[in-house]
Formats: sequence, C-alpha cells, structure tokens
Amino acid sequence: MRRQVGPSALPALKIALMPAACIEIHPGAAHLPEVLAPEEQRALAAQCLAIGAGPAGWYVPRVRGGGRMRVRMVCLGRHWNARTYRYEASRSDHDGRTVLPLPANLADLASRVAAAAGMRLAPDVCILNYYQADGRMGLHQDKDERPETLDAGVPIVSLSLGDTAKFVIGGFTRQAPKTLVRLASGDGFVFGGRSRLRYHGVVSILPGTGPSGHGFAGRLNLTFRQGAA
Ligand SMILES: O=C(O)CCC(=O)C(=O)O
Ligand SMILES: [Mn+2]
Repeated sequence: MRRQVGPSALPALKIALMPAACIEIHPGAAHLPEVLAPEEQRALAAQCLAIGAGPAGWYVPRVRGGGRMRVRMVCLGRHWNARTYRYEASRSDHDGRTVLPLPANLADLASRVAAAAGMRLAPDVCILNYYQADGRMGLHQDKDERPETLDAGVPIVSLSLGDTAKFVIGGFTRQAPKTLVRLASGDGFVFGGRSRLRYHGVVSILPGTGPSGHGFAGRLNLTFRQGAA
C-alpha cells in the first residue's frame, strides 16, 4: 500500500492543474509551461525538500565508472541503481536503506499531467533530482523500465521547480539533432508514444531564475515512470 511521506504538518497537496498550453515538440513529446500554479509549486517543493532532508534522503549517485553525477537524487517507489541501471527495493549502491514509498498525491499529480498531454500514466516510481547552479545531466535515454512499458510508449512525466533548466531532447541516437527547451518553475514535460526513448539531458541550470519565496536555491525536477516494479 502506498503511504503519504513527509511531515504531517505539510498541507495535502491538492493540485488543480492550470489550463496549460501543450506545445508539441515531437509527436508524443510535449512541453506544458506553467502547468502548476505558484502555490502548488511551493507546496510541491516543500514536500520534495522534506523528503530529501529526511532519512533515505538526498544522495549523489556514482555511476559505473565511479564518477559522481552532477545532481542530488532520491528515488520514491523503487530505487534506481546508477551502477547497474536496475530498479531495486533498497539503495544497494549507496547506503542500503529501504526506498521510500511513492506518495499517492504525487502519483496522482503525474497521472493528471499525463492526461493534460493526452496520455495515460500510472507511475510506480518518481526520481527526484536536485540540481545546484553547476548541476547538469548528460544525454541519456530512460530505458530501464519494463520492456512492455517502453514498447507501449507509456510516458515519462517531468515536473520542474525553481531555477530554469536548459533541457535538450533529441532523437534515437546521441548525434541526432536536438531541440532546446527551457524548463521553468511549474513546467511539465511529457514524452511517451513514439518519443518515449528519445535521448534527452540537462545542459545547464540558469541560477537565480526561479521564483522567490520557494525557500530553496537551484532546481528540483521530478520524473515519474511506470514499469519499475
Ligand atoms: O531534470 C530533468 O529535466 C531531466 C531529468 C531526467 O532526464 C532523468 O531524471 O532521467
Ligand atoms: Mn531522463
């Protein structure tokens, strides 16, 4: 059973999605600017930061070669192991802690953002990424979920909070031409269908571009996935 995570003092996050523009970048890949209203962004950021500050919170993954990723991470629902590229129940590549459950309100939010882009998602995992000013994420495919999920084109839903990121989405090889999308606070990005396996990454963070009053510096990103269990 999924349980709510985070201090009980936090208000339950009731997201009334703003009527958002849905900008098609490729068939199956869409940018939804400001899908979250400012107060919804603040509540979501508070929930993410509370999770990250708790036990089994933020850590910096080390990849296969031993290098450190340029982002702090927490996985909810299942843990993504940066060395094996597999999902697992505990953080065996870091501290062995049991992964935290995916809060029901976050899963529900992701499903509704997917629906706003005309897709269906019942996520079992959320990866929280916390980027500092020098954070980035290299070009990659999200392909570690179950083959049937990938084959069906079940989307990834990404939500961004805080500083704007220069996000790129390309094709099905590293060399394919890329489109730059600036993901600002409150933006959604959904890629599924024929775009599910497109290469993508975060080139840089634009420090100081996030809204004031969120109570954190840098950028939070949540990516929701189905098929990790
Ligand atoms: O931070 C982002 O916008 C993208 C994150 C991402 O691609 C991932 O976590 O796999
Ligand atoms: Mn990704």
